[in-house]
Amino acid sequence: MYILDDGIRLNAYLDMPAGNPQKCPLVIVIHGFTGHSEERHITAAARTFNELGYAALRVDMYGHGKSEGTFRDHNLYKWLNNAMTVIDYARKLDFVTDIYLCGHSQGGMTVMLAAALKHDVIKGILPLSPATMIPELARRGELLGLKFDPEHIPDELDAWDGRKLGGDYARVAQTIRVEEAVARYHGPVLLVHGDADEAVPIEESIRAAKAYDNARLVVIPGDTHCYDHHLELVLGAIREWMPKVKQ
Ligand code: FER
Repeated sequence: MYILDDGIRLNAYLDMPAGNPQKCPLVIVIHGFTGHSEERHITAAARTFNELGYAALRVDMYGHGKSEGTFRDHNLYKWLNNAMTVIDYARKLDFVTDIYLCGHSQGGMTVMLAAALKHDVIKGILPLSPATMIPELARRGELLGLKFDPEHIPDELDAWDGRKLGGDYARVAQTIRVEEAVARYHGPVLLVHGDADEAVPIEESIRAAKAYDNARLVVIPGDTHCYDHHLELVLGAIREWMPKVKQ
């Protein structure tokens, strides 16, 4: 199925909990940079939400997975607008009671920003290994392990896998203030992060957990950015936390 955002088709999967309840809460699940909705950790999170009685709406963001738009032209404003559109789509679904946001890495930061904008309609958020250092790296000219002049951003950057990323990605990222977004969301937050994450330092989640009003951080010992060793501990953290959110 597709969700239309300003003429761009976003590929999405709606996974319903067993028994097809007439009403249930829904979790929007967003992948990371270069990722998509069929990655192992994304489908596993969605399945866990289903097992707990929540619907899951996995969405490929602009320029990723089977959505329209090119990887080169994606940026955080586009993803943030995608997220707001998906939230409004979810609000119009008859069966949906409450809406939660879960995102991995760049998708984790996206849900933090979207929760700030839609704080009154988002019941809780689950940023997994959120890539909240991207704006500061962009301001320093150090994205993607490259060095560039942050005042004269090149038209194109080389992403990890040889793909090209437009310089506007970095121009947009430089303007994002994560701490302002954190201050605008007062609902419950579950952060999960591996302490051997090679892409996003765990300090990002430690800082966010302290800055949010109402956050819990679960550290996964020895685990990587995509939970190669202990995905079951990530799912266990979700299983433990979700039912505790006040109805
Ligand atoms: C970077 C480090 C991490 C970066 C992006 C990420 C664009 C995002 C990772 C992810 O979403 O998995 O320097 O630059």
